[in-house]
Amino acid sequence: MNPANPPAYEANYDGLIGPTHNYGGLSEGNLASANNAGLIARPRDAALQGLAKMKLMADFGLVQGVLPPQARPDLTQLRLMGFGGSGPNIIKTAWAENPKLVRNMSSASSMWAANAATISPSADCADGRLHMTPANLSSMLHRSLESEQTGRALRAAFTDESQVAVHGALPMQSTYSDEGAANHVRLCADHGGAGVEIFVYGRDGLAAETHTNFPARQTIQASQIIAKRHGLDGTRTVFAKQSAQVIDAGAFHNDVVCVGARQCLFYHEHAFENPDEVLGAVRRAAQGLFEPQFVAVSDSDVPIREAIKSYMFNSMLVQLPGRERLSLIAPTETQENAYTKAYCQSMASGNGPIGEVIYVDVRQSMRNGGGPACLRLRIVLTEAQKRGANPKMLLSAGLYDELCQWVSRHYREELAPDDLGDPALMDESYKALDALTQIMGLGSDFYPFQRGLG
Ligand code: SUG
Repeated sequence: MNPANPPAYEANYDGLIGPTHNYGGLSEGNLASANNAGLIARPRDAALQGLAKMKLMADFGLVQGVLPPQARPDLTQLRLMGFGGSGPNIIKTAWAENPKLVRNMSSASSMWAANAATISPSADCADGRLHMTPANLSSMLHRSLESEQTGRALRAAFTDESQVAVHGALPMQSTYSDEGAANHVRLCADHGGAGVEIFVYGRDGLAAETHTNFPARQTIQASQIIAKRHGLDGTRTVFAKQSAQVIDAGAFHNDVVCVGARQCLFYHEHAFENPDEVLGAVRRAAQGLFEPQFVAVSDSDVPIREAIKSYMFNSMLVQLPGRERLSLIAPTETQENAYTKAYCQSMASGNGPIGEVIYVDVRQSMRNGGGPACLRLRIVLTEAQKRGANPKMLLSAGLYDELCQWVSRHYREELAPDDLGDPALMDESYKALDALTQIMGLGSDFYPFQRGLG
């Protein structure tokens, strides 16, 4: 560490997987979501897999936070759409009329915390505060429900406004379409020093035409506004266009084909529209701070189809305490794929910046297109910000045990697509979340249903 930089910690806040986890087939352009639509999900296993990953990271010595699941089904939205009466009545009548609508209102998609917000550490921001913008997620109906509750969760985790600014989401309009940290990479020498923030976008929200068959979920307008409102230094900020080719191959977010940490950018050669321009811009932005290390994976080593199928890039790239080099926390699917397994083996035995690959089982989330990296939101915290973080939202051994027991008590083992029309599922979920607010100290007015809404 450079002694001139204050110590800082890269915390991972994971989305706790909610009781309505299911395979709804809701995300166009996300191949796993489409291919697994209609499968019977296992919500209890899903949540325990997510918790096991959190525990592993905490045991490695990283700061591990927990973001609570959101209240689903979203009765507030269903009421806005004209359904009335009691909660069970709303579910019954909405399901009879439009099951697809109820599926959208019931998704547990807030588990993918990499889409919760874009985070700029205080060392990058003009006012010296940590800045967060919850993503509007306006591209997909089921995800567009998340931003308000996300803001509430982040404000519960970080209450001191003199240290942390939690902005509102961008307007819910296609020009400002924003998917959060999944399209944002920060490189740095030390977490506590200034870094380079790379914003990856898929389309120009003001252009008349789109160039992809699948939706390009991030606009350059959204990325630019976030950089401006966070007070980033323009000379340390890069805007990079994702290639249309990878979007159409199923990389609906940049983090399906790219991940970065410290000085290292690990990416597929087809990730960006103009890779040479992107690398040049990152080098210029890093001047005087650090020498970027680019690890490009060629299509001949790992064809883009295999990279997306195995989710090799949707890994967490972390600096574990006591390790010289970076560690890649990859999904077990990467180990089961011949191309990516061979690539990872040779990478770890080489002498590049990534020194080991650790596999984790998050299969239930993976079947919806959410790997280890999707499940976490990285938040770099200074010493003071870490001290100020809500301790009940940080994973301790005690909280881990309590959450495992809570999941085992409240979650169904199996959830079939048609179970979403069952009003009892709503009751069970709300009861579970009400109990969770006690465990995590969120208060009795955290969820809309606790405030008499919905
Ligand atoms: O937005 N899947 C999520 C997966 C998000 C992954 N996140 C990152 N790459 N950072 C999505 O497409 C599927 C839900 C369903 O089909 O039921 C879903 O929303």
